Amino acid sequence: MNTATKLSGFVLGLTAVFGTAYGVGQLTGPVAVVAAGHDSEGAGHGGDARDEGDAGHEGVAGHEEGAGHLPGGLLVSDRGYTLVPVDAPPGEFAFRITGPDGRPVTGYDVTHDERMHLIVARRDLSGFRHVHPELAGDGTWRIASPLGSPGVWRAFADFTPSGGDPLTLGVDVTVPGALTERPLPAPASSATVDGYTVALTGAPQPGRTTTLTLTVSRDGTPVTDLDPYLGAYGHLVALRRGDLAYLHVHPEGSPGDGRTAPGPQVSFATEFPSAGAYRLYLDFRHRGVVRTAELTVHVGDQGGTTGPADGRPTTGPADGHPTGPADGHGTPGHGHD
Ligand SMILES: [Cu+2]
Repeated sequence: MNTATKLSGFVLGLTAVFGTAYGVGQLTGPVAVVAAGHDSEGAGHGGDARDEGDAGHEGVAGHEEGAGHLPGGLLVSDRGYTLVPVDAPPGEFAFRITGPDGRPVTGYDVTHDERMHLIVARRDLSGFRHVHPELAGDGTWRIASPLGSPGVWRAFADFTPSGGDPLTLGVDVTVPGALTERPLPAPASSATVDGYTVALTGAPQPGRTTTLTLTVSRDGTPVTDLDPYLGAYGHLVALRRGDLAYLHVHPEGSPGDGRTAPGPQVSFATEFPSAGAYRLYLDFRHRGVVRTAELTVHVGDQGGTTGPADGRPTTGPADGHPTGPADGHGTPGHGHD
């Protein structure tokens, strides 16, 4: 796919989970990081990016995720389906999904325009990529490796087996080399990528469905002609810091439904399973180019991500948590322009 064809130069190996090396790859050429949001945020926040105060938020979570309804992506095998990376030629990443009968699954339903969504992120939440591999007849999914810099990456396979329920499985994959740790950027109410600014409104609370609205502008002008992408005007993935729990986020409205405008606002129904820090990744397409805006939110902060710029009410805390954003998380102007 367009976002995955330019990566190079890494030898891939699986973690000890599988005990052997897979997907040895060596390519030449430049590394293209399509999702530039992280880097620009890092520049904007500098060394103070490691967000403080998480310990103070942990107690806010009153909603457990008991076994049986875990968030997606935490398990390599669930409901009889298993994510199995397989040997791949240099520069490729390949895997299969095996089914309850132990054989590779070859039948998938299309969700959000694709049969398989492969999402990867380094375990420090940098380097997000969302790509769509191709299925071979034997049930092997292949794609130019989306993995980037050295470190431990989490690969998520988000799919629906034919006639079954949606499922997201995850597996760790190591890219050998000298690791440069990247602190999680501080919570922000906006992010920039390639001249686009994506502003976030909404104050998510743990265990409760909240509407998050992302507003896309370019050089200060609202973008009102977003292209449909994956059956929506944006595709949002959220990953939880600490375990990279993968959140399914559903867009509200779809292109052509007669009520959903092609920007500047794109809304999502989100439900975060716990308080704490999450990294949000919004894929959107404008004039044929897919870009990813990234920002950090702190779930459980009062108004933590709510920018009052448009004065619209957002989903408020009905249970009156007294914790205010005393540390200034998400206050207007916290973004980086
Ligand atoms: Cu996808």
